[in-house]
Amino acid sequence: MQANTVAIDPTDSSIQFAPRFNVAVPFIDRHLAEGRAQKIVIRTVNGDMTYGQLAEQVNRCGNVLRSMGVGTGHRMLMIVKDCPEFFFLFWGAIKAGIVPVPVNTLLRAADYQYMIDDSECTLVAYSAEYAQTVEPALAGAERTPQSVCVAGGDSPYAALIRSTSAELEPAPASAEDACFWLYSSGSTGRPKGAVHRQRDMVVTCVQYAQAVLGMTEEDVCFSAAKLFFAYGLGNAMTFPLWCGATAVLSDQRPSPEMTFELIERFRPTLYFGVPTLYAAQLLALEQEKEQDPHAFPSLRACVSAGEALPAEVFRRWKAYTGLTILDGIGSTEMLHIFISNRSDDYKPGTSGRPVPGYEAKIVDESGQPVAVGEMGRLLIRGQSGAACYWNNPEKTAQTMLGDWINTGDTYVQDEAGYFTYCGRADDMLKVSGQWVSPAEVEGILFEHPAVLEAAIVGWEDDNRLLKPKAFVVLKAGQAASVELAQELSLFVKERTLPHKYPRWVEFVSELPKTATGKIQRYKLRTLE
Ligand code: 3UK
Repeated sequence: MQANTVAIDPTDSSIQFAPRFNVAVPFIDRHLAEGRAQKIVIRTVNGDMTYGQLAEQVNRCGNVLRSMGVGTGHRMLMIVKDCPEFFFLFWGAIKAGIVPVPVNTLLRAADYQYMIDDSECTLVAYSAEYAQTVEPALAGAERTPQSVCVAGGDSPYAALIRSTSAELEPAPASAEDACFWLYSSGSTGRPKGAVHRQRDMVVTCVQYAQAVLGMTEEDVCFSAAKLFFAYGLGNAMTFPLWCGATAVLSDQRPSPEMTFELIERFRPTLYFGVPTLYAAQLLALEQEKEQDPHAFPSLRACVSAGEALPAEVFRRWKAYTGLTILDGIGSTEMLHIFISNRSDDYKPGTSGRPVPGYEAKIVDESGQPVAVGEMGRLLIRGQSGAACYWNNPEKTAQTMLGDWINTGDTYVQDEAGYFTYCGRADDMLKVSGQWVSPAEVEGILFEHPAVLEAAIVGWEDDNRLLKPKAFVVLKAGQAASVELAQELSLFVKERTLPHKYPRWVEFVSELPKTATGKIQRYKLRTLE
């Protein structure tokens, strides 16, 4: 096989990699050979960029990183907003044999200090916007790495980029080599660096973007989830790059207004959101206009991930826009979505069926597969799973079980093969000896017209027995009252098994969430 190429085995659809494989070549340089130099790869409110320009900037960036003394296998922490520079740094590093580690841009100095120390990075690259948070982290680190502010215009970095060579030979690598890391925030504990290989991005592009979404070079991708999140990294960077398609980038905070504006302006064909944002978008749509089956004429599909998409949101979105939201579950460890609904095969309220190429099994406490219809722990096997967590053998041993990865989620599979999310294993509660899935009860509460968001946690009653308690955020204009609390309890009681209804309902103005928007139920449990 020619170096840096990929072949799909026609017999079993498995992906074969050339023995010498630097993944920057098929993602970036291949497009020049395939005649896309003039094609637009990135669109932003500040202008467009072509595949030809991208390939040149990637080379310049790789050369600058090397000239700064960042060696093969060294880590570069990236605290970079969604902009073309993110692509240059990420791929320039990989092409030069350096390991990029893009991290959440919304963290505090203490978090960055932890990641600098934990990753033992040689370089921190950051957008000017984050200087005030990044500088104290650098100063406080055990061993201060080099740093570079990658603001555009007249910055010293921009001058370096201009004066360096636009040619760069790909560093020798193989498909199994470490390529990039992503810190997994999880809902508890210290972030862990998931080490991804050269092959992993290719696998998600072939098996999910192409096979499930049917992506082609005609597509234009817009992701409300940012690039630092594995979900956004695929949606708005690796998928469009792999397919020779186009990405829309924005550094603005996602809101209903921001997404509607960008969809109108750039006419994406694929939109990637998260459930909380779909709910907020629906509120805005429902307040503003009549149902419009052509509300977003450019879109052919919408995708949701990050948390379970309530069936109610699916139905209302379909009613208002005529569009199907394809819910799928992914994780930082698997890099992208491994169980998903599809345009021609979906079941609202479920995560769908395994993406071809991935295997899913639901097991009990002793690791034995459970019967259909029984809840258990979801394990996944696939070619894009992280090799390990950096420097953390204990967490690696808990999560990477041979070639299976423990998602930490509780799931149930039905007769037809659809997988339904029940909650994080740590969030499940036993009431009267029977399991309660927070996700199920929250989904019911969500159908009540006054409810914007809800979280269910276990709460001790007077007998010190665990019962469900609901924390509820009401929609604007809805007043909290004892009567409404009772009404909500009853609303659940009438719609599911009696042990599951919330015995208490507390109204709150917001729910505690991780930086990627997942509800931190453990924080609610320890409120009081
Ligand atoms: C939860 C879901 C129900 C689940 C991600 C798409 O979310 C992503 O990665 P993270 O590492 O979190 C993983 C955990 O999030 N989850 C994600 N999607 C769903 N639960 N339904 C869903 N559709 O607990 C999972 O273990 O932040 C999502 C692509 C790439 C990703 N990294």
